[in-house]
Amino acid sequence: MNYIEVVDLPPGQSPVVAETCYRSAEALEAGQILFLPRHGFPLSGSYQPLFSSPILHRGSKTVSYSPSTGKLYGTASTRQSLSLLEEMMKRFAIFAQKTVTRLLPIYRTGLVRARTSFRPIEIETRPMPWRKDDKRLHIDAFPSSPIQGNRILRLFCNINPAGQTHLWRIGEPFEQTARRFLPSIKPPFPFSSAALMLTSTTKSRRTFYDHIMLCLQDRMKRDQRYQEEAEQVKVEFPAGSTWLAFTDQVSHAAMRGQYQLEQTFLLDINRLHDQSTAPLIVLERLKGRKLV
Ligand SMILES: O=C(O)CCC(=O)C(=O)O
Ligand SMILES: [Fe+2]
Repeated sequence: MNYIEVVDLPPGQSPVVAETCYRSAEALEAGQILFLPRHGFPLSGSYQPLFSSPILHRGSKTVSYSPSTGKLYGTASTRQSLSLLEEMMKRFAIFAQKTVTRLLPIYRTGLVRARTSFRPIEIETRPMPWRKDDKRLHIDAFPSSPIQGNRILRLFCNINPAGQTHLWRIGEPFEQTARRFLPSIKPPFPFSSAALMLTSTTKSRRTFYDHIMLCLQDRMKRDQRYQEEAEQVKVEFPAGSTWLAFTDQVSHAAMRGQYQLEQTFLLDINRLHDQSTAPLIVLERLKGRKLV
């Protein structure tokens, strides 16, 4: 299995040739990571205070930003560093959107921008309970935001000012992991999706698909043998680089690194070139029934 597809995105805003766009979508949908070594998020020295002052609220691991409302969450910054932070998040959200629409024009009409995040803590030494620990191989699924079979596309930039790389483990293909854990995943309790909405635990209906994806994430993280024995590789993303993946499909674990920016997009499953590798379609095939 080829884990990484390298794309040498030309600098500036010049259009990307159709062949590269096609190859990029095909690689992502096949479960590969798109690695853009020369396409970094530009940051001038004036942002230096964001790498030395305390940025986070106690207890939060990221600063997040909503591009639709312009609101910031999880930060303890004030005055000058707050406005720098706001400016960086806003600029990064635009950078991420431009990169994706330039490289993946076929997704343009089905793409919804979700949260933007800044992760200023060193991952390796950050203590986390197992369920929240991204150092364990997992796929992404959001407990309070069901996605009902649509896709999670994420763009990451390593902006470490000291040049430190960002280290990931990447695990086996989605179907292999699904086959391993699916037999032990029970259906949700009857009426539980209605109860989750009534209590505002979820923002929309948690489908059987969302239930399976959350259970899968838990099973993967909890299983120490899987963590050690599943087929996997280590990949280092240099400072100044960008990478993208469908993180609902790619088994990943962030092992080391500090100062990263990330943009989440949700993508309508109908915009894919090839739906057969999407987690929804793989799981429906394995279960022999509709899941949304
Ligand atoms: O910090 C990273 O590189 C990725 C963390 C992660 O797996 C996630 O946010 O879902
Ligand atoms: Fe993740």
